[in-house]
Amino acid sequence: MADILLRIDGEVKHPLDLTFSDLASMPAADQVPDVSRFHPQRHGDGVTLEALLARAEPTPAATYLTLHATADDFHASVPLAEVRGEGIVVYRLAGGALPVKNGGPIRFLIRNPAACQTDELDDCANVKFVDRIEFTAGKGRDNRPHDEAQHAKLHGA
Ligand SMILES: Nc1nc2c(c(=O)[nH]1)N[C@H]1C(S)=C(S)[C@@H](COP(=O)(O)O)O[C@H]1N2
Ligand SMILES: [Mo]
Repeated sequence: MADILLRIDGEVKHPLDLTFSDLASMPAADQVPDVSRFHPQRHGDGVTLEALLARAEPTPAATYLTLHATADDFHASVPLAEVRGEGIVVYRLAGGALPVKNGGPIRFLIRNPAACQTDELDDCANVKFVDRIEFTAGKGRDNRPHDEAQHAKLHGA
């Protein structure tokens, strides 16, 4: 069986386990080709968060989207109402898997993020290596940097 790259669970009617081909076979209307069009330093193709939401069907209790990267234990939790029209799940580069150096195999992107630490929907919430998107009732796990020292440490690592 193909590798499951992304699990969508928590406050949803239909938890999803998604492979590369699940994402690649989503309809053209759900695809977001070439994210460098709006994030010049970032690359790859994605699908809209909205399309994944339509499949998973969050319950009325879901108010936050919590993005988990097990690989480096990084987590961000953002308000669902604000992120739902802004989120893109990037999964492909040049027809193949999104490389780790690009935040792959799955990278979350916000179309118009605020500068780091200025808003819940900030650049820091563009989580790389995402393996789980959890819908939560209230804010979930979040270990984004709180100050410049933490932020610099993260970027220097
Ligand atoms: N998994 C993971 N995702 C992460 C981070 C991290 O340390 N680990 N850093 C975040 C922060 S603080 C920022 S500002 C952006 C930087 O993204 P870039 O490397 O594409 O510029 O990624 C975010 N995503
Ligand atoms: Mo950041």
